[in-house]
Amino acid sequence: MTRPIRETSKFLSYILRHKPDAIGLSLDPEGWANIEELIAKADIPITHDLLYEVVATSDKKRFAISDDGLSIRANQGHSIQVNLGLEAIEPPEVLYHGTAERFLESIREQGLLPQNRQYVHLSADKETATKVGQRHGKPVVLTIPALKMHQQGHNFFQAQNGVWLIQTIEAHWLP
Ligand code: HQG
Repeated sequence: MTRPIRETSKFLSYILRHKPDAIGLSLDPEGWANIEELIAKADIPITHDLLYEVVATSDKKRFAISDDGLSIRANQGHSIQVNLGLEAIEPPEVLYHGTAERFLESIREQGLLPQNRQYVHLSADKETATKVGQRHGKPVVLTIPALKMHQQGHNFFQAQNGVWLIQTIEAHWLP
């Protein structure tokens, strides 16, 4: 990944997930930003080509372009309240949450909380969860009995990029 792509990706994540007001941008209730406006207000140099390249090359498919091509939003990871329009669906038998060893005591006490984000993030495979956990320290992967939770009325969502989302996971569901 070249430097401008990585920097632009980080900038877009920050603006579209956490702080659109940092550049005076407004998102609509579904989290979409007008691409022209975003480019005009961005405080780093972004061209249309660069923006499309970031979207196309994002390893985690972090961003989506609207069908009319005019808007962009983050697929998941928001701390601001946005309505992604996701419907609860049946998850696989198990999903994985990657975290760091240093959080375990608190997690066992309080359950998994979304912390600064809108949802707790889960992965369908252990490898991804390990990488997610590594961002915070020595990784630990928790196996979540997703299908059983779903059968007991807990709502699971899947973002457009495949990441699984849930509001919270009470401690008694954890291994
Ligand atoms: C932990 C990245 C103490 C939780 C990734 C996690 C993901 C608790 C941390 C996406 C806790 C929050 C999200 C409790 C949860 N006590 N710690 N009760 N409950 N935690 O970054 O899941 O590359 O907000 O285990 O790949 O690490 O940015 O969430 O360790 O998909 O696209 O609190 O962000 O994607 O950390 O990562 P985060 P996450 P991008």
